[in-house]
Amino acid sequence: MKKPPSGEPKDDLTVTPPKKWAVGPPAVVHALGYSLGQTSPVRAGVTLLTMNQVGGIDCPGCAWPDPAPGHRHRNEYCENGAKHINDEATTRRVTPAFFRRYTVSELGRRSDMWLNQQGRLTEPVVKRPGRDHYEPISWHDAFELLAAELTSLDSPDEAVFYTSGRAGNEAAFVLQLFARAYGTNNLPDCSNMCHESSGFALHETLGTGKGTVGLDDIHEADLIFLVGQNPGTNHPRQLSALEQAKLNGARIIAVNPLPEAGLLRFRNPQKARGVIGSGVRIADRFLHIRPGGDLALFQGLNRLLLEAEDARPGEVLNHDFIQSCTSGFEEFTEHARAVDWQDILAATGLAREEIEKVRDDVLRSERVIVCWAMGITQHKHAVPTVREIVNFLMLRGNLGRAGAGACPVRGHSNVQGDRTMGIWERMPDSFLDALQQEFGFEPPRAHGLDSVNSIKAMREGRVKFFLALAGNFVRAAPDSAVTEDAMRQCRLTAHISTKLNRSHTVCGRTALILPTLGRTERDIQAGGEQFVTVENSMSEVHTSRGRLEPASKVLLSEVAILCRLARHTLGGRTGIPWERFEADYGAIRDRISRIVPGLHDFNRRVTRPGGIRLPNPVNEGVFPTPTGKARFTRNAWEMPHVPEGHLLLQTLRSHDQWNTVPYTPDDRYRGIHGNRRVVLVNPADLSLLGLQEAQHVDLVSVWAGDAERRAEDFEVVPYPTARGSAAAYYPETNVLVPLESVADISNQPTSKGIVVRLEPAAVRRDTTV
Ligand SMILES: Nc1nc2c(c(=O)[nH]1)N[C@H]1C(S)=C(S)[C@@H](COP(=O)(O)OP(=O)(O)OC[C@H]3O[C@@H](n4cnc5c(=O)[nH]c(N)nc54)[C@H](O)[C@@H]3O)O[C@H]1N2
Ligand SMILES: Nc1nc2c(c(=O)[nH]1)N[C@H]1C(S)=C(S)[C@@H](COP(=O)(O)OP(=O)(O)OC[C@H]3O[C@@H](n4cnc5c(=O)[nH]c(N)nc54)[C@H](O)[C@@H]3O)O[C@H]1N2
Ligand code: SF4
Ligand SMILES: [Mo]
Repeated sequence: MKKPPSGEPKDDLTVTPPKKWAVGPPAVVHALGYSLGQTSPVRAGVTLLTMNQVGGIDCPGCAWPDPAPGHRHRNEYCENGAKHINDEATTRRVTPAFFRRYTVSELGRRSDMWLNQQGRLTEPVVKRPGRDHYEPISWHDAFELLAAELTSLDSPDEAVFYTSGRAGNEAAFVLQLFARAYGTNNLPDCSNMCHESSGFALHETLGTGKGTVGLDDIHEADLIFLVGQNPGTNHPRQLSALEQAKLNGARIIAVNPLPEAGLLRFRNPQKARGVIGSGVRIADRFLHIRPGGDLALFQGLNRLLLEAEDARPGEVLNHDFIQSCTSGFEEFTEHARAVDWQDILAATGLAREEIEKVRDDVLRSERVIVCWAMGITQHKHAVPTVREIVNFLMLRGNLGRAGAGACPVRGHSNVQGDRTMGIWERMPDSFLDALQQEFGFEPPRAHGLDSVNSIKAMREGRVKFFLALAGNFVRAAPDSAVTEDAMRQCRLTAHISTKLNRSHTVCGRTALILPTLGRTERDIQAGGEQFVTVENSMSEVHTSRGRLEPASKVLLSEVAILCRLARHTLGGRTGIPWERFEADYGAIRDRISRIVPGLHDFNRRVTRPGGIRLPNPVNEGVFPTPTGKARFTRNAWEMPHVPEGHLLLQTLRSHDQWNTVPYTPDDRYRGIHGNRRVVLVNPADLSLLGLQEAQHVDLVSVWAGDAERRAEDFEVVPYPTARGSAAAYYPETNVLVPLESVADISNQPTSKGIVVRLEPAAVRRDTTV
């Protein structure tokens, strides 16, 4: 194997048995170890002690909510939250000398991990046409360059503006306002690749795209489903809420092709029993489902509930709810009674008795919650799957009351807020009307491009300008090679970023890096010190106030960058007070309060401890669908066809990464150490395929009519994943996800359902790419 360049990790795999419990004392040790490797003890102390406290810094990690004020611990964060925040608070710096030293091509050959480890970006830089280096540029010249490109496009629809869910509400609002005043709805976001399927299904059935439960509901539920979610890694403090629910008597059913550590047992580091004892068992029942089998599971369950009602009329279903609040029940029952058990068992890989036991759990429970994440949304039939979950909840009226409801568990800390602020390529007319009334311009009405369609448009030359507010688009998007080619077709690509990533190395003719303040940093503007606001997965909107000295004096806030970009591009044309917005974010919130329902009197209410909980109409018995009723739906499924000798691959997160950014090559809970290029396969499938443990294979994805896509040189790890399936890490495997392979209706990439073949590795690869 070629020697990795200096500073790159070596591939050196060791495999230990997967963990049977999550968190506990080792997690605390790991968190501090990573934090102190990045930053000073004082900075780590500031970030950790103010994190998730009233008036402090909101964790930049996931969107799980904080307990109510007065019920928070002194250390109200998890191991991974500590890593995420100190990855931003790092004292390492990327300086102009760094860009003189490395060409863009050289940076493009470095790993995602290495790029992130170089530290915080400190100055705006530009890569000019024909050059292979980034060089310094003043802020003024950077805005002039961007404005010149934008004003020279033939149509505003030749520009796209991508947002990732770490951006705060104020920046998100300003970005969508600028894009629409400029003339386009091309506002793709990470949500297109994340919970888009949930949004479509919930809108269609309930008339609102958001989850209906709060933290108290989790505590009060007596049955909780965790479907397609790995909370121990991705939403660690969800485990504290689940522990509380269990102490209150709840049962938990986990549905997953992998027996994840956090689903099995939890040792709460904040409680003596977690530090000394063996912790709390999380899942009472574990359904080792085949990937993509969840729609079939809920259909089977729904059929069993209808049959239980036949046996005990009036005792099983909630007829009051069904009659007064829903439509489509008759058609739904007709369809549900006809589903075939053979199909259900084949799709789920479960035994009928296992599903019958779940029915019994359901019948014993008054208050049921279903939580789900990417294991559901990233499949071809994701939208019908979420609709079927809604059918399931409605049958027993598990909506709109305490301890019950639908809980799509959101990813990025403010991904939900960005949508509330109008970051969506298809905002409804009510929002656009409100913008028009408030600002006096006519926003474009035609739907814009989402993430997948933006890539297609760039590839075909229909989009020439790409600007990202946070994120790492080329690594997050599917079909890496196709996406990279598409980005390179652009006339200009620009990224508002805190840290270096691969997207900065895949440049349009001209490319800009616009470095920005992170959430941890003090944000001082002409109007004084500012805070931003964010919305968590349970619709609570609250403040986040940075405490640290900025990584460089040159940095501008996201809001400042966007307001200046708008001024340079639009001049005084719109009458929108960009300068005032930059000086005082309260002026932005005043406007938001007149546009977003539920955020009236935003400035005053948001600074109260705990902030504002946006009302969910479902919890007030209102279903804003066209008929005013919640809708039962009939859902057909088509399982992906997996030819003999092939496996269904899911691409997922390790314990030690933030989306496209691996922090270390380890995945402690799954027992993987030292190398991320591994593929987890069931031992029985390995022998069927004639493959050995530790063998090096290429993953080859097969897609109708297309040339094969190949991810080279992965080491085989026998692992108890469901039969017929395999798992490997994202983003290394995004190259395998065809751009055309999307969920029906939501257009979300199918990152959890890719048909692959494992071939003995043709070459052992350089470890850097
Ligand atoms: N530490 C850390 N935390 C994060 C992130 C991170 O990268 N690192 N990312 C954040 C973001 S943006 C998001 S969206 C969330 C993602 O949170 P998750 O959705 O938990 O993330 P994934 O790693 O994609 O894991 C998906 C889970 O679904 C299971 N699964 C896969 N296919 C199926 C299926 O067909 N059926 C069922 N029932 N299960 C299936 C997998 O085995 C895995 O346990 O996490 C957020 N939190
Ligand atoms: N194959 C596969 N692909 C997937 C997924 C999968 O499960 N499998 N998951 C999908 C999902 S759920 C998501 S959400 C997307 C994630 O896609 P993105 O949200 O685009 O990616 P991130 O990795 O979260 O972006 C990290 C970068 O954001 C920048 N950043 C961090 N903090 C800040 C900040 O405060 N301000 C600014 N301006 N920049 C900041 C840094 O430069 C950092 O390098 O990926 C999707 N892609
Ligand atoms: S659970 Fe999520 S929000 Fe809470 S500290 Fe951990 S990463 Fe941050
Ligand atoms: Mo996400």
